Amino acid sequence: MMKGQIIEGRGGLYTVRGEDKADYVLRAKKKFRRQHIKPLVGDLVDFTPGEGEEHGWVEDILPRQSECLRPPVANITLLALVVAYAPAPDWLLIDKLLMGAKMQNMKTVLICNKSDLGEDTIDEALRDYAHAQVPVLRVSAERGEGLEALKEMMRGETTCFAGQSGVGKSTLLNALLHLDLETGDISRIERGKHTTRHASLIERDGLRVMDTPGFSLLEFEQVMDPADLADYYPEFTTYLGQCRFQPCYHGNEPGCAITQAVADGKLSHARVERYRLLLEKTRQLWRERYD
Ligand SMILES: Nc1nc2c(ncn2[C@@H]2O[C@H](COP(=O)(O)OP(=O)(O)O)[C@@H](O)[C@H]2O)c(=O)[nH]1
Ligand SMILES: [Mg+2]
Ligand SMILES: [Zn+2]
Repeated sequence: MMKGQIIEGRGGLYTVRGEDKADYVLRAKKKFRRQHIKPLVGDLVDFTPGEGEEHGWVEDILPRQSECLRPPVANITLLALVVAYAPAPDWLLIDKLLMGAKMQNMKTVLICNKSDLGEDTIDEALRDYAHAQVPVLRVSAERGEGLEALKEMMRGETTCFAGQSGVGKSTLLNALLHLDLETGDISRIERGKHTTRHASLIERDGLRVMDTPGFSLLEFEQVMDPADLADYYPEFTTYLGQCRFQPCYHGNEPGCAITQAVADGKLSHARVERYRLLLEKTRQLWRERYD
């Protein structure tokens, strides 16, 4: 039996990179279907290689460190959230992704790309996330600026890039990994450029990246008790327990320490406003959870 990691999967066949750095084509044992477990790209597995032309078998899947449903991938350890000067950032989406990443115990980094076009995005990002324990990086994928700091953060991690379409994810991956992924500049799309159709794990120059097809949003299951939402906001920690009412949802309760901290300029007004939007959404999902 050998150990390896699934780097690609399609049509019931899994490509596994073994510890010996060779690739093996495998099928999953029937027991996984009985257990309703589907091997995912990123899964660490025990396997038996095939003999000759025969495919081998995935025998066991090791416990997953993280698991995403859409796209279905496992064991991402660093979620790199990309925003750009243009298109205008969807910060609510960023907050949702940050929360999802935290639920999955992933590390996060916020990449402000297209810094060659202007500083607005980086200013907003620092204002809203400096206290939220999210590292913020200023990057220009096109000019190759800020990439060293990013590479440094990616060492030892399995990174997935997420963010709206057009922010420069593919351009970033091309610059980091010397790939030839298709980018959004139609005039420059050449025949033969690589379009991602399936999730795959790419390992190059000591960097490991989960490349996922045409997706911009990672989806996590997010039905949760609204009382727990504040736990995903590290910058709230010092104020919890100081609200007049317990429990306090930090919505519009009187005497809320979060509201006070915003008034005192200690918390970002914009981020707390978005927290309240998510609070409403979370309450709604929580009420409907047995429907
Ligand atoms: N000015 C500028 N444009 C960029 C930068 N990075 C990417 N772009 C452009 O933004 C557009 C979308 O990039 P793409 O990588 O396809 O975005 P994706 O949809 O997130 O994969 C393309 O036209 C890129 O050339 C950058 O750092 N500066
Ligand atoms: Mg792309
Ligand atoms: Zn409160």
